[in-house]
Amino acid sequence: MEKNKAEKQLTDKQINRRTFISFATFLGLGGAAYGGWRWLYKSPVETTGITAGAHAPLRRALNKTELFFRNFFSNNHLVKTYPKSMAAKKVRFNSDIGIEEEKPFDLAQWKLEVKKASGESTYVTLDELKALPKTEIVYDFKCVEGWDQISYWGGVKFADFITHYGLDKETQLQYVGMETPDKTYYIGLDTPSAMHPQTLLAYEMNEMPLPAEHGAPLRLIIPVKYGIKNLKRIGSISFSNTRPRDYWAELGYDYYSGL
Ligand SMILES: Nc1nc2c(c(=O)[nH]1)N[C@H]1C(S)=C(S)[C@@H](COP(=O)(O)O)O[C@H]1N2
Ligand SMILES: [Mo]
Repeated sequence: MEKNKAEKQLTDKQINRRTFISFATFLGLGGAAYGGWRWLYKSPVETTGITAGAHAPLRRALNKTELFFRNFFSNNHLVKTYPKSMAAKKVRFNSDIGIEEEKPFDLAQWKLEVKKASGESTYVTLDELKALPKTEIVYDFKCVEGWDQISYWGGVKFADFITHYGLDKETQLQYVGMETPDKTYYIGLDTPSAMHPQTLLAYEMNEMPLPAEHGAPLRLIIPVKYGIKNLKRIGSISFSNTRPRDYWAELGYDYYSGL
């Protein structure tokens, strides 16, 4: 009897001890979770950029993912292409910021302004661009609003344009910026995406000169990005290590808008 009592006491003690350990662990974990949450909650909130509104530690995670995808997609991935026969005959027209016209745009007066790293500008005519090797692509153009369409474009590969005009120093910089002649629509690109082998300065659609509503005389076709980055009617191109202003990023869309 004495022995049994002693044993029972021991078991009770063990149980109490185990309960205490479990309870302490529970409190400890709960505290850590709460502490972590407080830490995140009190961390500074981003006020600018694509992660505006995110707490700094989350922003760091977002930036890491973004960097991973940028490097992965820009360098290794070729967008799927299609036979010409699959290209839409009636190409969808979406949006016309910077190309809506009160008086018809004077195509003859148009020149592409290339802002060099030196601060000087070079001006390139359409005939000069047409004299460079032509590249064509038929691919599925995607708009962030949810539609897509297989379309057929022709023009100068951006990377060929860079080589021809000796802009290698410029493409050491991180970003490429493009704006319409009236500067009301503008985009920023990470340079690797601009230099992607499928990125074109396009002057043709379905083997015809680019129609006004699709960006005559010259538009960007950048298949690794959503439609918003495919600027119609390019007026100027610039290069920088700071992000160029970007029309849709300013309204909260992803700056990279990659596919
Ligand atoms: N200048 C200019 N370029 C632009 C736009 C615009 O409003 N203005 N809209 C963009 C968007 S959101 C898309 S989906 C495509 C549409 O191109 P499309 O009209 O040739 O189909 O152009 C892009 N380039
Ligand atoms: Mo779009």
